[in-house]
Amino acid sequence: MGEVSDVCCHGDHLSVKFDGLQHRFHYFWLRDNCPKSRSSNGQRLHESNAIDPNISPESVTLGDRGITVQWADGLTSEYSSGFLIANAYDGVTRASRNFETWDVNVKATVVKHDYHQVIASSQARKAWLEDVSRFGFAMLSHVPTVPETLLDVVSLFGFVRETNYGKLFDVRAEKNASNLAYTPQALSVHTDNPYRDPCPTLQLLHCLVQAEQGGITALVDGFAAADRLRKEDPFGFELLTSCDVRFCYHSDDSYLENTDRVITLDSAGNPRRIRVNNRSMAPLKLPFDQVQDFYSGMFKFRDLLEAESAQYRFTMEPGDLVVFDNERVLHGRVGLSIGERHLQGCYADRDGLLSTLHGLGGSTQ
Ligand code: NM2
Ligand code: OGA
Ligand code: ZN
Repeated sequence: MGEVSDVCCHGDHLSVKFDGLQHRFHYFWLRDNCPKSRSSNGQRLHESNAIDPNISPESVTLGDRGITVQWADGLTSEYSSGFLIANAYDGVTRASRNFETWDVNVKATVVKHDYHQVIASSQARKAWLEDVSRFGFAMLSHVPTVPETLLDVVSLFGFVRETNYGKLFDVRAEKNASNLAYTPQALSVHTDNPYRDPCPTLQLLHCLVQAEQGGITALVDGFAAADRLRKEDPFGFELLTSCDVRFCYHSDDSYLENTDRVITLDSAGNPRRIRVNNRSMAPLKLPFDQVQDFYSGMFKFRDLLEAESAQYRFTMEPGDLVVFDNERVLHGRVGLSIGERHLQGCYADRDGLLSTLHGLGGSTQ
């Protein structure tokens, strides 16, 4: 890592040289981010607006351990080279995505992690969770086919997100099914629960009984499909990233509605979250002239998501469990399921998983 080699005071900022470049830091920013004014948990211990907006240093010295600033309000702050380099903001380009998207070829890379190893070894647990952070999904095998075991799996990295479906839900064909999920029919790829706010960011599916035939699981990287849509149908992409879509779920015990974009972008223009669920899309309410074009964009997106060349397809066997990012990776079921099939599913939160991964020394993209 570089070291600060020079420092110079200007009107409202300090100019600091490292890695051969001058980086400007506003005095106010420095005073407000004095490492001493934060607790060890990173929480700021003061109200920022209590600081004089025109604060400036009485003296600035460069030493072995970084920069020491004596402020006019009496505080002495120390900024290590590491702190300044990690938090430099002047001329720094907006973060671009630091993970790769995937298509059908991901199958050559996918590792089926072993449940017993993941329990026994923190290295194995880290490798498993790192897959979620990198690919948006991770596979486990040899999870006991005992109902509710997926709750134990969640407790390895975080907490269950309980909903009106309970702590967990059973996915199997039922008579008079109230949801396409509970029939033997195929399911187009989707994200779950877009009618919820906040929407669960992780989902787990655990196979207890495998169908005699069919019921194949499909996963697809929604970010990869969004990138392709941007290239192949810029107008459709524009609509899917800007039009409000309403999602709803109304039952005897729940009245859930939420509005979102199909594709939400971050400030650098990269896809940040995807909401696709044909079953729970409420009637579109868009300006008249946008409706047909929106449908065209949506169907183009759907084609990209459903393409065999985009999807990772596999048959879940008893004891297999997949955890996926419900805002990036869409899931579906290919073909009719013949014979009994039983999965259990539940929701959880991505932030808890990433926090656990960080604690294990893993990289959190
Ligand atoms: N189930 C399986 O998000 C959805 O409505 C998909 C979810 C009913 C919990 C189905
Ligand atoms: C669901 C679902 C997939 C499957 O229940 O939400 O998508 O393979 N199930 O049954
Ligand atoms: Zn689903």
